[in-house]
Amino acid sequence: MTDLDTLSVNTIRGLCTDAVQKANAGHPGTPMGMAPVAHTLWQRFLRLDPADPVWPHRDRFVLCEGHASALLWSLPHLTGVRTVDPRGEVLGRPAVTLDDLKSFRQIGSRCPGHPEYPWTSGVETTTGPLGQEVATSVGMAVAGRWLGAGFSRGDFTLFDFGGYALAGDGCTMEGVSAEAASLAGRLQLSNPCWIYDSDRVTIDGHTDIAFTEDVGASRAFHTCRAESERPPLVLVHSPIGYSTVEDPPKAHGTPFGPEGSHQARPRIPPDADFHVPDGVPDRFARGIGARGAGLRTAWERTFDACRSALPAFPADPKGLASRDPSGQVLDAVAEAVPWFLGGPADLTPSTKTRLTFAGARG
Ligand SMILES: Cc1ncc(C[n+]2csc(CCOP(=O)(O)OP(=O)(O)O)c2C)c(N)n1
Repeated sequence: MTDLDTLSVNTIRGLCTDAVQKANAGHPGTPMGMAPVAHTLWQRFLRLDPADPVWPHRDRFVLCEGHASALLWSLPHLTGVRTVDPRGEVLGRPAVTLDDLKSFRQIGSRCPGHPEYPWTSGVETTTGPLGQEVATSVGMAVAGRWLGAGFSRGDFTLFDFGGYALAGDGCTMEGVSAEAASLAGRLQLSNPCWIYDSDRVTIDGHTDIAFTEDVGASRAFHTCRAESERPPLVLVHSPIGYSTVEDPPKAHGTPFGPEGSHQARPRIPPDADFHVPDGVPDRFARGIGARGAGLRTAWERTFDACRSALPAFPADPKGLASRDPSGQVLDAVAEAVPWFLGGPADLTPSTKTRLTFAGARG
């Protein structure tokens, strides 16, 4: 991890603790402890293009422990995730501005206490009840597998996206998480990668743990990506509150106070709240920004190639009764769209709605 990476991790910590401190409410402990892991995941692994956060083939990042939302708000801000309007159009403006972060947990804020979909782009699901989002992330993985099975053809792999679910002790204690994990195992899903943030309540002093966590997290995420038939679990023993507070359990849901906040964000000047040091946004742009854009444009090329391989229907010089091309089109569409149904009550031969491609079920 370079100095700039460490500074980026501490910038995440700073934005989180400052947001909680300004709101005088919120949960600073987990964002402090998990900042290095979240940084490694977003910068190096998460398949996401901040310039197009609704690109269908993106990895889904699910913050199951939604109370730690300050962590989620800082990441779209620093990585420059764009706003998406209700129709799914990507707009030029950022999804989370510094002013949005400053209004954390206030009425009408883009940064509510719990992430809300689709209120702020960059959020994949609304999170509140612990455990529920572990199940949601398994559902997303099922959807990814199903899309892949339905739409990937021969040389064209259109969907094999994954997901990362950041879940804490509370999520893991809920029965629904065990049921969802059991289903994921039964279906041999290779994602979501479940990152289990297991609190370690010891005081380590103010050492810079970013480096070791980065190496460990990178290794773990490489292992996850190589897995093909089992849902991976990454166990992170994170010191809640980044070991900055004298009473670690209090770090779960109590602002650190002005002094504690300064300690929680080493290398960020004490008198500079909500400070984003020079070079940090650019570091993210060269990391997840460039990586995500490259992956998305490569996928769009595959998508276009796939589209151009679809059957073409040149006009018949003699003309055709419209039910004939209709039948051909229904057949072509049904072959590509697994849930497509056709057919009238008792006039199938006359309306040409019987699906006849190999594999059609009538
Ligand atoms: C089903 C459910 N029960 C209770 C809560 C209230 N609640 C929010 S956070 C939390 C504790 C979570 O502890 P942990 O997972 O260790 O999170 P951390 O302290 O590491 O942030 C509780 C009980 C909730 N959100 N959902």
